[in-house]
Amino acid sequence: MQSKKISVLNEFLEKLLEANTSQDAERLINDYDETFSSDERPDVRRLWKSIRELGERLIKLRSEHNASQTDTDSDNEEFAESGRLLENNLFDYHFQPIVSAKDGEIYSYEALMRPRSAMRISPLQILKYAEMTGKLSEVEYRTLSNVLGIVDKDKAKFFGRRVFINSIPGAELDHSKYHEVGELLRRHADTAVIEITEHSELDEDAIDALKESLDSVGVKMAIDDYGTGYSNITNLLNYMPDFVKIDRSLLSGIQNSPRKRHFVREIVDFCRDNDIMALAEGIETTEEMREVILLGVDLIQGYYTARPSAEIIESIPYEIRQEIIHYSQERQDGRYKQIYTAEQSERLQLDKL
Ligand code: G
Ligand code: MN
Repeated sequence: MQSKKISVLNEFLEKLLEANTSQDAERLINDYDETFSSDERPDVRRLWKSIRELGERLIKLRSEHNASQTDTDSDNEEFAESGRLLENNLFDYHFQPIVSAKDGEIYSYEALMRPRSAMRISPLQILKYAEMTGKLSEVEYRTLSNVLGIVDKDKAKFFGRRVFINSIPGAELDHSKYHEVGELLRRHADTAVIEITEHSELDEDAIDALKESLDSVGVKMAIDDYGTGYSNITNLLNYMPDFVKIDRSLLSGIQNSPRKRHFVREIVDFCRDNDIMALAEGIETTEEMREVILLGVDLIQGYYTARPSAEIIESIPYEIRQEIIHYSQERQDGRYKQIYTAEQSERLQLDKL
C-alpha cells in the first residue's frame, strides 16, 4: 500500500483514540469514510472496513459503559438516601379512602408511605434498600408506630373509621419492639387493619404467624394484592382474613373481559360465603366501578373514588356517591343478571389462571 494512505490511516487511528465523545468519534469515521470506502484498491477498502468496524464497536462499548456508570451512580445515591430516610424516620403518610359499594360512604383509609425526600424515592425503593441491608423489621416498626402514632395524636381526624396499614410479610419485629407494637395494636384493635401482601411468592408461614399475632391482639387482617400470587381460594381459607383486596390487574378493563369477570365473581362469592369483605382495588373508571358493584364487592378503593392525599377527607364527591348508589340499586334490581347469563357456561378455575 502507498505510504501516503498508510499515514492517513494512521492519522485517523490517532484521532479516534483521542476523540472524547461518541459524537466526535462518529464524525471522524464519517469524514474518513468518504476517502477510503471508495478507494480504487479492494485491499484498501477491506482494510478500511475492518478499521471502521473497530471504531464503531469502540463507540458502542463506551456508551454502554457510560450508561451503566450513570445507573450505578444514581443507584448509589438512592441507596444512601434510603438509608438516611430510614435512619431519621423521614416518612410521611398519605391516606386513600376505601368506600362502601352500597352508598359511597367512606368506610376506612389506607395509609400509604411517602418518603420525605427531594429525590423522589418510592416506597418500593425503601423496601429494596431495607431488604438488602437486613432492615425490613425497622421499616415494619416505623410503619406501624408512625401510622398508629398519627391516629393517637388526633383520632377524630379519622372520623372513627378504620385505618389499613401495609405490613411486610416475614419482617419479624425485633424482640425489643415486639411488646411495644403488641400494646399499640391492642389499643387500636378497633381501628387498625393489617394488610399483608399476597405478592408472587406466597409465604404461608409468615402469613400464619402474622394471623396468629393479630388474633391475639384482636386486630383485623386484609390480604393485599389478591390475585397476583399463587394463592387460590382454598388456601385463602387457611388465613381467614377479614378483607380480601382484589388486585387491580384483575379489575382494569373488567367491563370488557368475561375472563376477569368470572375470576372476580368466584372470589366475591367465596368471600360472601365466608364472611370476608371483598374489596376492589385500583378502580380508575366508572365502567370498572359499575362492573365490580354488579359483581357484589363490598368495598371500593381507587383513583376514581379518591386519590391518596395528605389530607384525610370526610367524604368523596357527591356525584360519585350518586353513581355508586345507582349501580348498587341496579344490582339489587337484578338487572345485571340478564347481562351475565350468556357467560355461565364458561367456567374458570381460579388455580388454573
Ligand atoms: O400494594 P398496594 O395495594 O398497597 O398499593 C397501593 C398503591 O396503589 C399506592 O401507591 C396507591 O397510590 C396506588 N393506587 C391507589 N389507587 C390506584 C388506582 O386507582 N390506580 C393505580 N394505578 N394505582 C392506585
Ligand atoms: Mn395495600
